[in-house]
Amino acid sequence: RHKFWETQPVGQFRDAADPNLPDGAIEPPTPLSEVRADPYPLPAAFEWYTCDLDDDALLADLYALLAHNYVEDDENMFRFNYSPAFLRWALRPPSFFRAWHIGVRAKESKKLVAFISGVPARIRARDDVVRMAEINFLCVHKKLRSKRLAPVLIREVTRRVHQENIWQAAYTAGVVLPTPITTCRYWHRSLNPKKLIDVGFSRLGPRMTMSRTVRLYKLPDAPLTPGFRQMELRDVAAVTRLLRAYLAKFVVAPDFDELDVEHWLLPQEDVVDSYLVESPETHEVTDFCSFYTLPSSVLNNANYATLKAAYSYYNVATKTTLQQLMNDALIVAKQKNYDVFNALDVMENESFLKELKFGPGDGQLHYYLYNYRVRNGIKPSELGLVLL
Ligand code: MYA
Ligand code: JJ1
Repeated sequence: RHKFWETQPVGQFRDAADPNLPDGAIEPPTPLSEVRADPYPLPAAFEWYTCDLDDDALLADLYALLAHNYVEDDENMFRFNYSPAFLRWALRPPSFFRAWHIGVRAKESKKLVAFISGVPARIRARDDVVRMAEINFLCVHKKLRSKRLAPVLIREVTRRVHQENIWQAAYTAGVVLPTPITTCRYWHRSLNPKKLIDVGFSRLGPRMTMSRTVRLYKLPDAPLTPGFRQMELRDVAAVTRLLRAYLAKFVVAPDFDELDVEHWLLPQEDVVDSYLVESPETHEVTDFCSFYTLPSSVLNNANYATLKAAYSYYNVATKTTLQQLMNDALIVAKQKNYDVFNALDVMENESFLKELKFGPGDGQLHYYLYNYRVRNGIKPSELGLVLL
């Protein structure tokens, strides 16, 4: 069934029911001297190309490859349109490895035709903090599909991760592979319902008119919680404390330090937005919420080319309720002209999705670990990890 995945150290479907297999690494590390020294062979017309994201021309090529060939919904109406600034942010966290930004080019034209990336992360599974690679942006040009290039890209990134003495990875996909640790659903909150309906992202509900729908999704003009403001550099320590305490509740979650928080959560326009509640009396930071910006191209629509979407990222509520905090996140996203606010049913998100008028989407997101078994898997609410 899975000619490639059957050969890899991942939970195999046939082991799923075996309660005797322990949690942790599926296979032990090999000595670094035994890690293959040279790149895997590619078909003769292609060459490996380690990408330099400082190079604006390369970044433009990567942006274009993904904008034209990356993930689409099941009816091919929308395609993720990660911005160049977002890609730079996503691929250059603290201690990133340039060798993990892996392109494939046509030898003759030098055109970028495929890509895969990894970034380093510490991820905790139960009480085990593991150095991992987060693998993302696997993409093969539409004209080169179904030629078994993806397994070559995956083997090559695995080799380069092993060279750094890292033996585990985390990744998500819309497709089912052996074997998800959990399967999450996307939920969507309309901010600009008229446009969403015009582009076919959502539909007018039964017995609903456009004006009733617009009224249903109306939001206040400004956040409601006193002390709600944008996160700044001076907040990094307080946000790190809040987030570390919160993420400790989940079975699988990142182990963020202050450097990680500064990179992943300090606001960057049209890339990542973070807000917090600073108590007007004590000036204590008590609550925090964040979202990242990932537009989608609207395919084949005469009136609109892109949908501006916000994706819920990490949120922590200690004084305000999570529902009130996320309502303020919706309000600022609406102020900033986003069309839709998306969230997965991870962490405690179930506690606000229905109340804040999110509806279930038609897409699922499967989470995977490479060379790490989590017995019986976990529930989405036990997952504290959001990948981009
Ligand atoms: S998920 C986003 C993936 N990208 C897209 O969906 C963009 C649009 N699609 C494409 O570009 C292509 O269809 C891709 C496949 C490139 C996806 N993850 O070359 P093929 C298996 C893993 O003939 P193509 C993301 O970025 C498939 O089951 N495997 O197929 C995270 C089959 O294997 P098997 C996948 O369609 C990526 C084989 O590939 C995926 O031309 C995490 C067919 O290859 C997928 N999304 O190309 C990667 N899709 O026969 C794993 C298909 O066994 C990382 N396949 O069923 C693992 C950890 C590595 C590091 C380890 C360190 C220690
Ligand atoms: O965006 C998604 N679905 C939308 C659009 C559906 C268009 C037809 N297929 C959707 N809309 C309904 C919204 C509605 C708003 C009012 C309330 C009720 C709901 O459902 C889906 C997610 O649901 N997105 C995708 O399918 C994109 C791919 C998802 C897999 C991602 C793989 C990630 C790669 C790893 O990095």
